[in-house]
Amino acid sequence: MSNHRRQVPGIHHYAGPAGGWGALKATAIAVRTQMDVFDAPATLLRTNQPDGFDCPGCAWPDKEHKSTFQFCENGAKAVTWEATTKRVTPEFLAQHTVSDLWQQPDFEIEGLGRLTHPLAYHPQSDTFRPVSWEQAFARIGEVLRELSPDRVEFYTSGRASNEAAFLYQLFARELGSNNFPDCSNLCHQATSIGLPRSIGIGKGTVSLEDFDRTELVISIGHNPGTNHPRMMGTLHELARRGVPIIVFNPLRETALERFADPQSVVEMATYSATDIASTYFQVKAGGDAAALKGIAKHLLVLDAARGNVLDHDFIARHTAGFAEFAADIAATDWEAIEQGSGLLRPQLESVAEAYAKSNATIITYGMGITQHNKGTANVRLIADLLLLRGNIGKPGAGICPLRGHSNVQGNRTVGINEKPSAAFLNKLEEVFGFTPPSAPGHDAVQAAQAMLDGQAKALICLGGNYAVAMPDPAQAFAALHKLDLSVHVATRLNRTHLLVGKETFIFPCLGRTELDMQRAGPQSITVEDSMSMVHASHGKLPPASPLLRSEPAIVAGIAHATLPDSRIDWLELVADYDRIRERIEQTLPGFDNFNARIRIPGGFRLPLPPTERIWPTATGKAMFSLFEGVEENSPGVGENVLRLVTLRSHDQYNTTLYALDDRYRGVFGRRDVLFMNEEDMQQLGLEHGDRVDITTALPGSTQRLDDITLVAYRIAQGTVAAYYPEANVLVPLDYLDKESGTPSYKSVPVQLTLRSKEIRQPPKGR
Ligand SMILES: Nc1nc2c(c(=O)[nH]1)N[C@H]1C(S)=C(S)[C@@H](COP(=O)(O)OP(=O)(O)OC[C@H]3O[C@@H](n4cnc5c(=O)[nH]c(N)nc54)[C@H](O)[C@@H]3O)O[C@H]1N2
Ligand SMILES: Nc1nc2c(c(=O)[nH]1)N[C@H]1C(S)=C(S)[C@@H](COP(=O)(O)OP(=O)(O)OC[C@H]3O[C@@H](n4cnc5c(=O)[nH]c(N)nc54)[C@H](O)[C@@H]3O)O[C@H]1N2
Ligand SMILES: [Mo]
Repeated sequence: MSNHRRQVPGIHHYAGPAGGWGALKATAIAVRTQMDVFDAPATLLRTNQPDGFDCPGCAWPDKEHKSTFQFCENGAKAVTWEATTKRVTPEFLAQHTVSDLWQQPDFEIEGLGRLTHPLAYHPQSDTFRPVSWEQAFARIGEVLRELSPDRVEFYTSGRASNEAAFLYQLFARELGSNNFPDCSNLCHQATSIGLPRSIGIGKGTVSLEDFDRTELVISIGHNPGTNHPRMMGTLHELARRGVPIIVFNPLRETALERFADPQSVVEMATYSATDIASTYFQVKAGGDAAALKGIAKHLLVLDAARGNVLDHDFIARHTAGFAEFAADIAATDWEAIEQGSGLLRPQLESVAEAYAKSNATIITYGMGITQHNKGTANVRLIADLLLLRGNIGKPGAGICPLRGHSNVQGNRTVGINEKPSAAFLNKLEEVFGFTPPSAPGHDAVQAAQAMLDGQAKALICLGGNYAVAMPDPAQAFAALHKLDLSVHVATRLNRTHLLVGKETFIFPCLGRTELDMQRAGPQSITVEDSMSMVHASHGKLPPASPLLRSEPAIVAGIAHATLPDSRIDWLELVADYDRIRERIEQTLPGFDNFNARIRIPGGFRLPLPPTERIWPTATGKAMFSLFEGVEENSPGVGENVLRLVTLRSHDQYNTTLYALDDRYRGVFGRRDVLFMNEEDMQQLGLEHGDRVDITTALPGSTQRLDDITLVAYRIAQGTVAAYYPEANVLVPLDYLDKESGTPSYKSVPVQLTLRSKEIRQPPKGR
């Protein structure tokens, strides 16, 4: 890299390790700007404690919920964001029209603070005004009863509790709809579709104990220093034990290279840091399939030469499809593998050697795998590689998808699924006495398409920021404006709420940290983490406003007002959440003694048959897959096409921006940047600090993002990266994985045009 780079405002080289003193400082700032300093330490100390609340930050488990405070910078930010002292009052909303608010950057809109009153949109004044809960519920009931149920969409964002999500799907199904667009459709749907085909269940198979016993971790396409910070403690321990961690990521992510654990006093005091990745491969965006096939290819060669590299006994007894898989791998040539992955044959051979040596291997993966045109096939390739050496259903080994929202996995478990199984529907009928609809409903992208077509007329959102999280805002935004009715259950205002339909309601709800008081007394909710552990969470803080209601109570309120002849006593169920959990237990396998078991600190684990080498697939065997060729994404059109990855900064939680910094990547106070390899810049006659316009290089697309500043970065050649959600304007709505419907946010073909060589000051607000 050149030493004579121009100075660009807000772009600095980050020299320290991830974690450490920088993390403590950043937390202090988040706390100071968002919440009453005196309350902060007590609140933070209750995060992930046996009698506290589950951290809304991520879905990584805690070690038996032990009583040491698990310090985590980004968890602290998520908590302080919710526990803020700022409020969006009716007085404020009376003075600011929706059109005015719309002009504000997302950062400012959410930064206004917590919602305090149920609100209804008034078209005459173009403002949101307070409304009574009962009036709002009654009106929603009237509108919903007039619509055919298949014209209503029920969106869920994965923060909702098991109790809220279960009631929500129950309401939708009693009404008669399977339309469950949810955040998981934008995230790990490729896992939910791919893994059941491979191993019979759409969840990860490892537990924290497996990390204690593993001999090798391969980490593909995720950024734990930012997005799963508590996982860093685990990786740190592994690195200390000398367990190799092999990383595949187009970007050099600081936390995966080096990490000083803020919990380790010695490292903090001495400014030393543990090297995390023992080997870091900067694979091209969309190049993992090629890389995985390369590793498998060399493994087959090693087995032919040495024997016993593959677990032949396991393959014979537990799997099907091996011969076809092996034939395809043998037929895939190294030239295609090197070209597709951007890596060299000896590099991939060395990974195969390390893998052949390890007696217990875990592969972890995130959005870098799922958000491609062949996301589902990618997930299955990871399973294939593990099956080759019997690395599923053995201590210290397994597959570890890193989930997104803190309860996204639980939401799916309790029935948020647009294609429910017949077994689940039969159970619902048996327990509740109504016949649920069996026709498949809409996922997140299909829901937007149905709104655009005018087929869907109402949208209810249990959390989230649907329109902003979706690809192609031009279409997603237009979709919401066409609705007769939109209803949002939320803690904070966001842009999706401002996309008003004929009638729009916003319902302010309790967050995880807040005391949930119902008729029977204070309530707990439950969540399921990435490792299928279900445990209780109890909020303790006084609610942000006396008018707030819990998510289960809001869902029950809408259901009660909409279904006068309901078979379900909604208000009775929410008086005591034990009643809801009893119904969950009656409906779903694995929840036996639900109420008793969540009272034990740490909770319990849901059944995972593959961990016992039982494969609930159609054949009863674990299934090898076939990935045709090595290309994960459809090709771009035109010259000098690059692959754009959209990703999260360190100071954001999905569409929520806590601040405008991305410390580990050296970006401060701005987000209008494109990370690019310096050699690519030279080849295109560009340099660090140049301003470019970006256009999507797919047939027929006119999508563009203008005036973005180039930042020289350690990123694979041919790959560029920009922030989500700003770069969503470049992702077409139908650019997705056909098997799972997951948008391909991680590999959009783009072209760059130089706009100006004059340095741009960071834009205000964003
Ligand atoms: N603080 C914080 N925590 C979060 C979130 C948040 O926004 N902020 N979001 C939550 C949610 S919903 C989710 S889904 C998770 C997301 O967690 P991640 O999966 O870590 O999400 P991304 O930031 O999208 O980062 C993806 C990583 O994959 C890499 N990558 C991109 N394309 C490719 C590729 O083709 N191959 C490979 N091998 N790597 C690639 C990127 O360089 C980046 O390091 O985190 C959850 N936790
Ligand atoms: N380009 C691009 N787009 C992406 C991605 C990407 O990597 N690149 N990632 C995708 C992924 S993985 C995901 S999961 C989606 C995320 O999509 P969503 O889950 O829809 O979005 P969030 O930003 O998490 O939602 C934030 C909002 O949730 C509300 N909220 C916060 N806490 C609570 C609560 O406790 N209860 C309720 N009811 N509401 C609450 C607040 O109002 C806040 O504004 O985005 C997807 N979009
Ligand atoms: Mo996600």
